[in-house]
Amino acid sequence: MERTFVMLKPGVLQRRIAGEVLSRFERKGLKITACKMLRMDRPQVETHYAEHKGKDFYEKLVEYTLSGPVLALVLEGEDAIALVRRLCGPTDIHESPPGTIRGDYAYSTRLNIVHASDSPASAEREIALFFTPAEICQWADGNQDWF
Ligand code: 3AN
Repeated sequence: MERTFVMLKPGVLQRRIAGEVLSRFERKGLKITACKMLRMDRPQVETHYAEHKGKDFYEKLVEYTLSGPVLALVLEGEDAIALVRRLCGPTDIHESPPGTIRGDYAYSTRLNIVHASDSPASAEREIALFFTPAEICQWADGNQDWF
């Protein structure tokens, strides 16, 4: 099983769609093994988005991420990193088809609802930025027939 990091950005709570977005991942069969609501501070946001420093959208992206609480998640499943990226849809909302989270809910690329790790190295780095090992809960499925 592979694990990935997902962050529901501030707009998700502001728009009261956290349950709907979370249910996309759950309905697909991904397992939530860590979940917390937090307000990120500027150093944490700058570390998280370090690769974008200097880009024209960077400052507004940081401000937006600081504008309210986020939901941080660890999701597990087979090929979870690629699967979650497919469920989210492309970064550019004009290319996100209906049926994807961004295609259905995002109206701006900068406010594109959700962050999801793009590689195993990013997933490990991002999980460690938000969670201690003790905050990640391993649990067994009771009945595989549910899927
Ligand atoms: P993704 O979140 O799909 O991995 P990244 O890592 O390229 O995409 O971008 C991180 C975040 O920066 C995006 N989620 C989005 O909020 C913002 N972003 C990326 N590209 C643009 C852009 N061209 N204009 C405005 N915001 C952008």
